[in-house]
Amino acid sequence: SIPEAQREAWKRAQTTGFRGTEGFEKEFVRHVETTLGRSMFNCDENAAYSATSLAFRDRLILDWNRTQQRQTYIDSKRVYYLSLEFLMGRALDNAMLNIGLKDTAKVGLADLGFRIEDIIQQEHDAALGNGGLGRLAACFLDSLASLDFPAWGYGLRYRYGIFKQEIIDGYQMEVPDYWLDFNPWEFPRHDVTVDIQFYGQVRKQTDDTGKTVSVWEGGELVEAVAYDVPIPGYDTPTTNNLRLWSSKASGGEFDFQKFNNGDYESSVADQQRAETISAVLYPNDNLERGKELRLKQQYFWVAASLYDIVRRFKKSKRPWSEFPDQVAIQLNDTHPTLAIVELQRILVDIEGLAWDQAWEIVTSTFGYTNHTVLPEALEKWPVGLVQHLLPRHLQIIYDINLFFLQAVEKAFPDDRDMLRRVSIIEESQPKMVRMAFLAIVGSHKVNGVAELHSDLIKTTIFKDFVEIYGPDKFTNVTNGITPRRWLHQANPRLSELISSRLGGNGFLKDLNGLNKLELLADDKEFRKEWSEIKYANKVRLAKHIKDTMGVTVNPASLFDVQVKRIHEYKRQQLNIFGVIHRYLALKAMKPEERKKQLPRVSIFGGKAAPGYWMAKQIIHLINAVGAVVNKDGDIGDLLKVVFLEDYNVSKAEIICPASDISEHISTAGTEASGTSNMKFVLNGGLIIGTCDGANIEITREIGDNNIFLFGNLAEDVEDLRHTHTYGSHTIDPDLDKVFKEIEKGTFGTPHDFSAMIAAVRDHGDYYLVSDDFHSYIETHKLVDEAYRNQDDWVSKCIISVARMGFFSSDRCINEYAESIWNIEPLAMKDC
Ligand code: Z16
Repeated sequence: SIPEAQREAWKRAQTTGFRGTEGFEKEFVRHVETTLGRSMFNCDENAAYSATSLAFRDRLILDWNRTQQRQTYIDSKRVYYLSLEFLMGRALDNAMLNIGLKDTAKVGLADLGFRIEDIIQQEHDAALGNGGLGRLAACFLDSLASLDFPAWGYGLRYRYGIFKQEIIDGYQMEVPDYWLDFNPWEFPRHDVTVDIQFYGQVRKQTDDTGKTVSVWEGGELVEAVAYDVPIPGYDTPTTNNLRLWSSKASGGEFDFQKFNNGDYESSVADQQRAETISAVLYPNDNLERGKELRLKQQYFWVAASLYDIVRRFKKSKRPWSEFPDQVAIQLNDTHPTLAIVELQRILVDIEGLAWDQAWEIVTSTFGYTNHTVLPEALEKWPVGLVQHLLPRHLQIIYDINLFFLQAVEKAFPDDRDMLRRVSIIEESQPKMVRMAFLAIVGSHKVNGVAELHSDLIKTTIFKDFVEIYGPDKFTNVTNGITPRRWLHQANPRLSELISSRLGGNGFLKDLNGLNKLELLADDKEFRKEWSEIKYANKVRLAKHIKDTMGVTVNPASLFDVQVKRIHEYKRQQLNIFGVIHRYLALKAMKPEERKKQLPRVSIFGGKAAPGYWMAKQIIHLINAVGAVVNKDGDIGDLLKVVFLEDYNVSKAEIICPASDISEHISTAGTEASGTSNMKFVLNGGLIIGTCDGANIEITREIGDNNIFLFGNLAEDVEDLRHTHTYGSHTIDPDLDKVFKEIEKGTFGTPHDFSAMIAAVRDHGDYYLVSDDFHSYIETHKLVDEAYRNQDDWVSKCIISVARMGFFSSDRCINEYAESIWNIEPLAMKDC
């Protein structure tokens, strides 16, 4: 750092970032003219977006610097959130709102000839995630910063985020999402690099003290380069860091030896092979496919992050025993589980600690969050693959397992089968490393993401571990969402109405403050303003539907929305079968009866994993039904069916505020939590749902007369499945009519949809579509009835919003901080 004598000069020269409209305009024009090399004669909206973002980035990085300096100086405990996915969405609007300068920018942009809404639209979503798990990580970062916690996120800087979805002739097509062309929100740190080793061999050697040590040598190196993304808190100078690692060939551009020997092609090939590691996000949600490159990604990211964390800890010169007092690491699912093994390796092989002392440090440091009970989503890696890629890590995994099983055997001496069941190594052909078990053994706390889910993991997939460790190691932290993005940013008018009645914006940082709204649930004037806002949001969505899909929908209809990843367990097929049932019912009515029906728009959106054939069939059926229904003259506005292309975070910000009812209809016991259910209710929409995930707690909070629940319960699922397979299996008669209509060819070639029907009729109906169909249809009738009484409906919406405080991700983060991380906020002194 700079010597004392010269620091005065630094202080005199310090930048402060802009203040006020004039200040913003100056910075904006400076960036247009110098950074971008343009002028007022060729500054289009895209350039204006760039200049606005750069002006805000300059502000953020100053707060970022101060936050980091203060955290380093105080050196209190930090939390590190390791996640392979961060589904951040757009950054500009969020930055303007969190810093509190959106109005300044709005006026400034207007002065300079731009509308702020158009400028915000220019930004490409940062889509480094699949769905709920990645978006949860993004909400957590917002809460951590807003609550002043010293916290870092660590992830991968994918060159391609989740693919863009195009719907062509009713089918999903995938287009690569190259998003890094211009990204003003990241700071490349070419000086922060780590060499990551792969392959090679392990050699045992004896050191001077006669101790045997393992040396991992040979193999290949890939360089990790850090890219930092500032994370601004809301209404606080705290600006945390999200560090994303990018891969490149170790030792610079390419191998100069090879290059000079005329082997240009192969030197470029090496370079490309290294860059492949961080090239693309795996597009599966709730599915693990065991590809070698995925394991490489995991180790690359985990090893770079741990190196960074350990390097930071070592600066303080504390003894190793204090590591868990300074560092908490949260594992977002099992994807970063190798961090447990890597830290043990660093402590034992490199720092020379004894195994037991190292293991005590490791297990005190880590916490593990489980996000699913679906067997196909639980990670397992072939032992041979781990051996090949990470030979020393496999040895350590075997040692961890050995000591663990020895302890289990001691505690349960007569239970041989227990050892087989809980072993980290599955004795299958080929042998597999069970990552969830490794994560449990290497952590001090394991949590699920909603109450039902946390109970289920304790009684099903992790039952034995509850016996071994006792129940206290397992806990629940129900998911939450950030009210800044999901209310204030997505629904500015509702946020403003609420703050006008609550006397300020305080609820955005203390969401329980919403409960005062309940007093206004019967206030006529308030209800009117509330409805007007909902209507305006529906008009905005209707325009989006017209512009993108070419379908005209009437905003006075009931908007019924299901947007989320397409998955059989989430049951979009149940929804579309229900839509067909409604269509048939309308067709069968006499015109005068038909006229009395409530107009509806069924809105779907979501991506199917590219290799998930059945999910793609579901998308096709939705579009096929839309194509028939939307042009049926008998039906008109009474029913429209829309599949919105390329559902993502920025589209969710338009969709959630515009919904009347949204669907969260997973087979009971399959959706760990769900978080869009929270977004819809917080935006004044009601929901129809099964007794699954967080729906149950939402019901408890908002009251069971404000939610439409239906379907079988989780506790009955197993028996029903058993009966389907071994007993008699009859299909619901109304559902059978729907199937027959599809088979008649009403929605195009029946063969295209035969697998979807067969899954229910012939293959055991694993997701209970038929079992829940009747209850689903009946519940939709209740929805129609309830919607006819608009006063009551709006009251329900207001009461629900008033009772949603619990689902703030701030509450969630405070629970993690207290019960898992043992960490305190570190507010910035106003300096
Ligand atoms: C994911 O998004 C989730 C779980 C999982 O194992 C993998 C992925 Cl990519 C989701 C859950 O399905 C959802 O219920 C939950 O709300 C979300 O994770 C956040 O916990």
